[in-house]
Amino acid sequence: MSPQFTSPPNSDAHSSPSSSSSLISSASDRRLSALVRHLAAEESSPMDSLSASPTAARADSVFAHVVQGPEDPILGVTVAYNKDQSPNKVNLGVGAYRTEEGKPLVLNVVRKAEQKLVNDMSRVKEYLPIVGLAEFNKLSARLILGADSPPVQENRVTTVQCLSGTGSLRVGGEFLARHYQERTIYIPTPTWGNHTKVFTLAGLSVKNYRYYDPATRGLNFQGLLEDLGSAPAGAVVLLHACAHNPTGVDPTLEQWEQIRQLMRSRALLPFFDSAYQGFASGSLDADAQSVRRFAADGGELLVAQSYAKNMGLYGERVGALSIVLKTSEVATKVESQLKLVIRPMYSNPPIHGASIVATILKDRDLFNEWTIELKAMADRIISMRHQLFDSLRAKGTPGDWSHIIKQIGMFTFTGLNPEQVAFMTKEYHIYMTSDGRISMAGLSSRTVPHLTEAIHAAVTRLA
Ligand code: PGU
Repeated sequence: MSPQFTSPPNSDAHSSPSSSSSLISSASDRRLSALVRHLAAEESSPMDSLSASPTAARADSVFAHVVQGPEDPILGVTVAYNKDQSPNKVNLGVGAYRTEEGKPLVLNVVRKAEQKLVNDMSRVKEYLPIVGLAEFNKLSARLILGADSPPVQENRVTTVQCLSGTGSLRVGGEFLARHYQERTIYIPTPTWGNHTKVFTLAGLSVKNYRYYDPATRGLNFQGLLEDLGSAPAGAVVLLHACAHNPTGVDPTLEQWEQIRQLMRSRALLPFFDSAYQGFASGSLDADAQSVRRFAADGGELLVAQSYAKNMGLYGERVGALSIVLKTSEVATKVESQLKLVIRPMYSNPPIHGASIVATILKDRDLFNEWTIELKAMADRIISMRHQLFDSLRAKGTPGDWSHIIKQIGMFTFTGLNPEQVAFMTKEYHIYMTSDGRISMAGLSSRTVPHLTEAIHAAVTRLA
């Protein structure tokens, strides 16, 4: 286990309750800018800095020294895809659902909820409170923790509406950096690329724990237990609630139970990232089992929820951070501090997306309709797994591709290497992240044969 980022320059930027944003000293400010510069220049080539040297700058802009930043490893794939003129191009990069026709999907139930909102003339566009829409928060906590879960029943959960999953992770990270004694967070190897940046800039020190075993294309459970077993007591541990991104490999329920026991025995604090509830199995309840087990044992935890995927509300940026605490008194105080994190960051969250979600969650019929549409999305993804697997087998493509049907959620971690990925993009106009991850949701019966051809050629020519 090798730490990726140890003690980032700004790790003490929010070291104590008194160091609120307005009080950040100029010294920590400078450390923060150094870190931002480091992240901005990451992955940029030596050529970038040469062309940006002061002597090369012709314009007299005060920003002439600014170096070209790299594209985001995930969102940059869509940028490249949009530039490609080929009629055969396929975007399997970003985790965004597409229909069989390859089109983005607005759920019917979302259209209905929006219509209801538009028709309700009593609705206004006032600011929401800092913590967001109260009914959205209450319903979101119930959705992930379960309506009958002890913390919900005992009123010892605090929930704040945030800017989708990413914003929820960031607010949680900032809160921990200010108010939690152990400012190290362990994230799995590999993980969603943004985790490291979100938590580092929040002021936490990021380390890794073993998760994926490339040899078996499955979970490295022994490595995971060893790494969490040797993490310092009290450290925060980021866990993907379900449908692990990018690997599609989740622990079994028995393994979750072992993880829970180990973490509780060592006082490790769970921070769940739940970006795919309902997408892994098609069931909202089944996909929340990992979180609910931890919530039921009386211990504390954080969970970041996103409605981007399961309600198709990508651009509405609607999500929630819930913190489960031991008592309702602590929950009240924690909420007061979350407000102090949020207020200087974006003041209060947007109203529209949260209103859509609340409208659906509180109405039995709309809720049922949502679960049916959600299951249909999950089922289409699972059917794509089978189609791709069958197609590779029929073609006789060398290799064991059974992981395609064993993995779960939006992505397949194919095992293709960066060279093979580059080849597939250049020769077949198939866009995917360089780690070999493909978004199964971007695939359709029409594009499976083309992807099969591309994988076959990549594997046979570039072994
Ligand atoms: N956490 C995980 C594990 C994710 O996969 C994603 C999205 C998020 C959080 C953030 O989701 P938002 O609710 O939209 O903030 N990952 C997708 C989407 C593109 C991206 O990287 O933001 C992906 O393709 O990995």
